[in-house]
Amino acid sequence: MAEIEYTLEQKRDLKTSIPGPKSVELAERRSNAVASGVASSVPVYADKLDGGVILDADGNQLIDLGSGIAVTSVGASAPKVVEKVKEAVEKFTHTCFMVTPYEGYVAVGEKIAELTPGSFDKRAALFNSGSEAVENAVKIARTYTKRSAVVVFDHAYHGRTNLTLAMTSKVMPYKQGFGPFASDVYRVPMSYPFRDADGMTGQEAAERALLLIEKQVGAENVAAVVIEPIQGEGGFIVPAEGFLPTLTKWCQDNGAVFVADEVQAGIARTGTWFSSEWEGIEPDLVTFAKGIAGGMPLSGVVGRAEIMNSVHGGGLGGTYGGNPVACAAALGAIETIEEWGLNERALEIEKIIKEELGDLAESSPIVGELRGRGAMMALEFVEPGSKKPNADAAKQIAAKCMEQGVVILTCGTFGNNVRLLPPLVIDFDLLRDGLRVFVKAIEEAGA
Ligand code: PLZ
Repeated sequence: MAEIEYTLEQKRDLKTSIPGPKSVELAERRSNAVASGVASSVPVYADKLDGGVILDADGNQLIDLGSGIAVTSVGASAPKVVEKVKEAVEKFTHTCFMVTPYEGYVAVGEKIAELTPGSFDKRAALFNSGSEAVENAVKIARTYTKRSAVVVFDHAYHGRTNLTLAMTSKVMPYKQGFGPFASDVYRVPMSYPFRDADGMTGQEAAERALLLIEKQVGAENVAAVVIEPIQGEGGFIVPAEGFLPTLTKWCQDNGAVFVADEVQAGIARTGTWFSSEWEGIEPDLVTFAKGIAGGMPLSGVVGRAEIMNSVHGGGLGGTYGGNPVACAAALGAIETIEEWGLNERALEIEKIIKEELGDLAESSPIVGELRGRGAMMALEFVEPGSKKPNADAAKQIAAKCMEQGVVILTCGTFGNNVRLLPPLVIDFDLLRDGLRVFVKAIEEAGA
């Protein structure tokens, strides 16, 4: 495994209580400047990030087990990304690709076509956020199929714009009060092995969803089936084996576009370039964002050329889509993933997580399940002796970790999961230190 270069010492080091005085002062300023609808789960203010360390405004070094929600997989100041961003920004910050095109956009398009599953002819279009990528995937699928219905799943998260809010499942905090939402979006059951009937296979779970699609939507009306191959915000739900292939086959047979939303699980997060690879599926379209550009805002849709090219010239775009600095960052991030073997590191991280968390799912009365793939693992917390979601435990444990300098995020429709999303470049000893703090917090909460 490649030696990773760090600029901050990879260790946890608390100099003040959390939050420290400077962070408290910034929080006060913030309350008078920033709208309260924008919330932060961590109470400290960042000063510098490197590898698996967050250096805060008070000089505390915290362990990052969240990567800014699965974004900084290569780190938040990866040398290759910094170098390429500097180079790009000195040449030009913007032209608007719809006005004056440039090589970086084309190069990202070439590279992403290579990295996504399927050896068919592909085309890509670049945008700024994950939500925007998902919206555009729907626009493209509708144009291609000349149909309008969009099928999504329970626990799905696809974004915060109006159409993607219609596709996102959870009301609080995402949708509350923001409707009415875009129409012609239909939700069907996900395969959720921990909560489905014991022994339900992926194929059975898919058939349950497909029957509802056929009866409640009509196969001939479906433009797109959009799914996260491993659900992120919804609770790191890995569908039962066979679920995804059954859905892709149905799409093929019924002329619908299969869209894999790989915004969270893609780009080496699960130990493969895209999480679709775990089941050998070849989505018609893939949406990507987050990990693609080392923290710079860049997203996109890539997929079958005949689908992507079905949109009339000028039908896709946006002022900033595929910004040149963000494209340079993406090329740097992709090179970093290749050179530092970050797919292999994601698998090593999974091994370490399993080692450190051990048999908690059996031994702790509040742990229901450990699940996920690669550096995308979560624990689902339950009330002792049942599968009733225990959101309080998840919240309390995350807060305990925070006090000890470990930044850890919760997730899930029921808010009862704690997810582990470390940067793939995290130092392994540092990761173990963070996980031990986590385990201790769980033991205390479960005692
Ligand atoms: N699709 C699968 O995970 C973003 C959002 C957190 P944007 N997930 C984190 C929050 O509270 O806003 C996400 C995702 C999947 C789409 C998106 C949307 O990506 O870049 O946040 O728009």
